Amino acid sequence: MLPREQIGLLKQADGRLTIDWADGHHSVFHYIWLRDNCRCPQCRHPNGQRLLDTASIPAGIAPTQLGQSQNKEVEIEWADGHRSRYEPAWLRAHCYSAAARADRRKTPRLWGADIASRLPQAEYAAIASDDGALRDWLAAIEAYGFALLYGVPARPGMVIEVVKLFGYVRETNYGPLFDVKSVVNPNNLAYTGLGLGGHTDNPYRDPTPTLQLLHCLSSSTDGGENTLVDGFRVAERLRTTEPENFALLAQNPVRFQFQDEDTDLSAEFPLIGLDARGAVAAIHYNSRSPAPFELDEALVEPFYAAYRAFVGLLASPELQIQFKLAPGDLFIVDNERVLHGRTGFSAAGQRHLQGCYADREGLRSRLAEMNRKRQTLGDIMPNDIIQEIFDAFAAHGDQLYVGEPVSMTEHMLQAAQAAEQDAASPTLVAAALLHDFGHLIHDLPEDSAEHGIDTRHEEVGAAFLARHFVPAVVEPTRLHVAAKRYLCAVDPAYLANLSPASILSLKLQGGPHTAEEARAFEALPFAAEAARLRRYDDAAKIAGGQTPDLEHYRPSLAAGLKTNPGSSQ
Ligand code: NM2
Ligand code: OGA
Ligand code: ZN
Ligand code: ZN
Repeated sequence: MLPREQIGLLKQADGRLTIDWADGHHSVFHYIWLRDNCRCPQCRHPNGQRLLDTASIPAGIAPTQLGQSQNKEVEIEWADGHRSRYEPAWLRAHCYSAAARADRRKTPRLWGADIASRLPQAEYAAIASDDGALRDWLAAIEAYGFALLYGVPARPGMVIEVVKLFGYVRETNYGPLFDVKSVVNPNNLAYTGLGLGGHTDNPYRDPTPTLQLLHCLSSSTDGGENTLVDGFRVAERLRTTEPENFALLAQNPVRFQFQDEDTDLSAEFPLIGLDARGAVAAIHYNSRSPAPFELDEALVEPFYAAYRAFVGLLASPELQIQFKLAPGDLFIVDNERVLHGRTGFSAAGQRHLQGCYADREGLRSRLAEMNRKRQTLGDIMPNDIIQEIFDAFAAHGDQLYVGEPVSMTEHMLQAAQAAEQDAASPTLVAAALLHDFGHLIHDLPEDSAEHGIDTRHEEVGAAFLARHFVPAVVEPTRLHVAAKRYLCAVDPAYLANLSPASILSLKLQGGPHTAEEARAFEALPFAAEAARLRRYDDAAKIAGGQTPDLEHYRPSLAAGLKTNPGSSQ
């Protein structure tokens, strides 16, 4: 664990918990926030979605007990008996101090002509075959609002193949893709040889497509060079140099429209859109499509002046980049940030681009998911974690399973074997193998139960396993003790067959479930798997029982890793 994720001091006061971290950072967590963010199986489904409704938490909620567990988790017991646990690293990652929030906010990297010598770019072959290259390309689009892509086969339809690498095509009245070339009777000036000033596409469409791609199939004409300008940079410059004009454009929406024989689109946007914090969030501008302005009388002339100032800045050479696409080249823009244009081209020769629209949210999701995977992998590689588990078995598994005639390792191997013989899924086999893993990693003596200590080994184990394994492995493990209390309540034969050591620990664990507790247990995700696991657990106490070795279970463990693309939950 990194030092920044280590808790120095926990303090309770005024309806909140204060944490002084080892690195000097301070966090404040309100009790209501902590209760709201409980991640136990009653409060969160294993799929991560909330089961607890924030609005149902009473005002003034407070812990009856608060402390740190053996494995350093913050543990809270609430007035109603509900228990919550928080990993320090999770708390640190979700600290909501002003400084921490500011740190997490993504700010766009504004650019101008100076970027020309290092344009964000990639090769199609690379991003199509290598996740790392794709990730970097998508990250560049996020940061700069555009990127180039070279080596895209100059075949019709490839622009859609590029979108499929990260998201979804947004089909419009122009089709899933459109051919940008000079035609007779164009319904749009894009389909002529005219130059086009910097613009965003489709401001007359709400929601506006947030990504646009253009892919060059042929370009043997003079002219037809593309220009790009960072609309966010232009808007920020206007904010600094002409704040009144900035405010006029941000506060007065313009209607845009597009009509042809079978289309009639119109939508209203300010040229400069701001988010709730006042940051520039969207540019909508296309000289071809504003409808007649409808402004307050007093604003007409000032608004035209502001408009002129903004469009003038858009064309500033020091803010623009320009390049000529060759066949096989493609560019992608964030269509609410980076404006694109082209110079006019002659009728001699051919110029043919194919374009299509897509949306940012698909790209962002793909990028975030790739970053998440990279983080987990960087954290610990799948093979390393399985090795780490086998090492823990080797280091601590020889201890006797107290009160039973088997070692911890024998016990867990026998449980896994029982699961296999019961045709359990690989994740349940993994859960069986790992169900007492908490005993191998916490530092309490193994005979704690005899000394009246409930080590809550199921929670210790689950907390560790949850970092690496899917809920289908973690949850039955977490619930295997509760499952014993449950089975004792619903199956008298089960209770009668418990071993003496198991009966001793049952008392510490709270005794058999009441009818109400049993119903609550049955409603928990993976309760049925936990009950099955419990029976394997109870059978796994055979002195000298023959089982396969740990290595035999490697595939089951691998099947339950979060980083395994095939693992379902
Ligand atoms: N095309 C290329 O938004 C616009 O009207 C720009 C769009 C016709 C799909 C052109
Ligand atoms: C467009 C467009 C630019 C070009 O189709 O939306 O702006 O280079 N085309 O033809
Ligand atoms: Zn909870
Ligand atoms: Zn365009």
